[in-house]
Amino acid sequence: MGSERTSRRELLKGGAALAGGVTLGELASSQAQAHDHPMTPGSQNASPMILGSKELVEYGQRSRYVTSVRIQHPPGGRPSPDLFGKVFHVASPLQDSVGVITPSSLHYVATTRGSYMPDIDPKLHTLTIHGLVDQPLTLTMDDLKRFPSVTRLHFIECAGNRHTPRQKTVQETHGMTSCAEWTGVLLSTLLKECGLKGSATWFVAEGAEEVKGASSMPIAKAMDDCLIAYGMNGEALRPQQGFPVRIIPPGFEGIFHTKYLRRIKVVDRYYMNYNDFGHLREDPKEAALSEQIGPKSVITYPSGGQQLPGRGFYEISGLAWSGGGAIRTVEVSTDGGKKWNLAELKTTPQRMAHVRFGYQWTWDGNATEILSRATDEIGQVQALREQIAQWWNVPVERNYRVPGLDNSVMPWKIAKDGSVTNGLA
Ligand SMILES: Nc1nc2c(c(=O)[nH]1)N[C@H]1C(S)=C(S)[C@@H](COP(=O)(O)O)O[C@H]1N2
Ligand SMILES: [Mo]
Repeated sequence: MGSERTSRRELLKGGAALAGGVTLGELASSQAQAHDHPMTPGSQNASPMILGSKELVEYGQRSRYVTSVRIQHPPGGRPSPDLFGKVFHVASPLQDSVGVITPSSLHYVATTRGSYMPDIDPKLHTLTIHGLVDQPLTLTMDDLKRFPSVTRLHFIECAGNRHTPRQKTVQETHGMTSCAEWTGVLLSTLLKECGLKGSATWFVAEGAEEVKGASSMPIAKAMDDCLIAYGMNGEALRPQQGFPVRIIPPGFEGIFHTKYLRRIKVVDRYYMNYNDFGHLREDPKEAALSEQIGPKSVITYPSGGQQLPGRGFYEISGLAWSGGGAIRTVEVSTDGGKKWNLAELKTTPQRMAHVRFGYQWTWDGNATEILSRATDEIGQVQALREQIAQWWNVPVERNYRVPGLDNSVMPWKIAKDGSVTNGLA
């Protein structure tokens, strides 16, 4: 045990040397403390045994010391009458996230206002594909699972994921996005089975609730990469994520990811639906053009509400994603945007999936501002709020609302005492 600990210490020292030969400060001293109190059986720090409760044996639970949870979004938002309970929007705790996969229990949730969460028996559920097809299909869940499957990592992001000066944590500013591994059948596979008529240019995906959660999408998207998903992170979809089946149109605004999918109608024009009037644009010309999420990134550590224990070495960590494809690069600035440095991508960037980035930084203890900016594989660069204001010819006031989807660069302020706060405030 002793030698293991020493080597880990040396490893940390090595990392700090790479980052400019500085001492680790707080990090090193906490390691030394750990060394003084080894976790040997019988010592004060030895943990009591966890008994095999039904919950731990049958369907695993996390440690009771891990307490990160989802929260209502926005805090104090309007209550909903649905089965799930009180809120339409629930944000994921990005400040505690590691890697790129959001655990299903912590995936953000968005429910259309006035909607409810249906409790669907998968044996009774069917998916119908009809409209401008040669042969309409009605599939049971068992039928669907007989088609060749694909498994892909994709993020979803709600259009309501926008950062304002009043929000305090990254969960509040950016928690309405998550990334999961989805398993299902490509919509193109099913449409080939039906045979598309020449006039087919759009399709409408409809959910099972009263408000039908319907959206129109181009048939080109259907034939490209839309996934009819029944699996999530290695198991069945969760009810809040659309059990037993939903559509994943990768990179499109969250509202297009219809849950409880029961019908796909192939049509020859953009169909205006409840979603267009409730959430999207009411002008069909604009609505038909506002689907794709722009390149976006956010630093999750250090982020609002967190506290740096002191000057020294840190790895700045965050997430980046784009509806335009895979992320190509992420840059981090630690001086309020004067100098931008290339960050390290911690996972292989995949199309329309979160990628984790890291940047090794030695904080000198002075007040500063840290920011991140993403560039995707088609060359789109995440814009600063100032740039977006210029395009729209609006003044950059503190409360300025970025028009459309807000993928602007997010600043975090770090004070001399190490406290981290919203840089827009
Ligand atoms: N049937 C149905 N599909 C739906 C919704 C809904 O309320 N009903 N909400 C949409 C919205 S606004 C978003 S952002 C995403 C959120 O997916 P999630 O709740 O799995 O995170 O689902 C979309 N699909
Ligand atoms: Mo949404």
